[in-house]
Amino acid sequence: MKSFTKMGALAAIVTVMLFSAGCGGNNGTGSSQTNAPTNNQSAGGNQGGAAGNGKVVLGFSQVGAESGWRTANTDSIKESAAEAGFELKFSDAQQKQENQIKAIRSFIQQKADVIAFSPVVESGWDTVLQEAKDAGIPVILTDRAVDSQDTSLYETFIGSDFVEEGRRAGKWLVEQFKDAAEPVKIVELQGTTGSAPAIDRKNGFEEVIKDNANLQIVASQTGDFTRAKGKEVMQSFLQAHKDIDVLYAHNDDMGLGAIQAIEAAGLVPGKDIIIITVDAVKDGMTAAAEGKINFIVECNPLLGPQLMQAVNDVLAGKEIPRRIVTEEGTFTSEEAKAVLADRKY
Ligand code: GZL
Ligand code: ZN
Repeated sequence: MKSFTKMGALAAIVTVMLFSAGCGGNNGTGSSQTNAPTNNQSAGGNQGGAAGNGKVVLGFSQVGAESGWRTANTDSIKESAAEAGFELKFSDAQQKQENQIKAIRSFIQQKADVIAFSPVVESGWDTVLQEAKDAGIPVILTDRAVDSQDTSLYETFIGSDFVEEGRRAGKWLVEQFKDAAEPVKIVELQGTTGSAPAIDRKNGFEEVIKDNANLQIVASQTGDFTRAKGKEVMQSFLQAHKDIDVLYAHNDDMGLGAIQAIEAAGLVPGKDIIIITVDAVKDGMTAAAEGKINFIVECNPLLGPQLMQAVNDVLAGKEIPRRIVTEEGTFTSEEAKAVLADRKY
């Protein structure tokens, strides 16, 4: 891969710098290097040149702090980077793409060894990813994907299969209403417009429910993955429709906001309106255990360990899989009640 050759050259330069700083040792050929850099593969890529203190420098651009899932994801990244002994440069983009692009450019300026990020939306990344590639800095995607055609712009994508998460939500609903003799009215709270989870969770859900003509989505709107917006949009759904049977929310936080609106309207969540959400964070699982959410599709935020492993592998010049899918399950109310006590997040 082109980026590895550049990495090799970079490693050689770093090696020369270290030796010329009298760091002793040798480049694996028995002699300390004082002349022009050689392509020193034995150094296993650029091990922390940017930090100057031998620490690997990882630049991470995070979407924001919009949900319980995101907080758990951030904690996992920070804890794992500390455990790996990396110097983590962490940036919170407040869900704005231009802030993520700025952060990635600053990581390039600071000569980070690796850049990782969770793209808030799928599109608009090719230019800045090309800049990272030109700088010889490998990029790793976590959580959400980009729609770049040039897949050499990143080493791997570590995250859930959001289409499958949508299918799991749909399959449970089809099963619940397989004997329905009349229309089942569904409202949908979509995640952030243009984000991979919002696009894929919608597609997966619709792919499954389309086989049952009674299952009808009568309203669908973004709640931007937040509780506040989820509550606000659910209020408008309740005003427009007196016959809602099901809510499908693309994350727990919007579902929890919607529950507030449902209760304020004098309806019983989980009974008058069946609720399906995605994430399975602590607050969502608590509402499920109380019977307010009927089915939760898990989306595992604990991506830190897999990310740090991928960073080490990339810097060691190892080939890594282009796609690393996180393991995750589903929970009915009963199942949520049974596991709630030992949930990590
Ligand atoms: C999914 C992640 C989504 C969560 C939301 O991997 O990108 O963003 O489902 C979060 O809770 O805001
Ligand atoms: Zn209606």
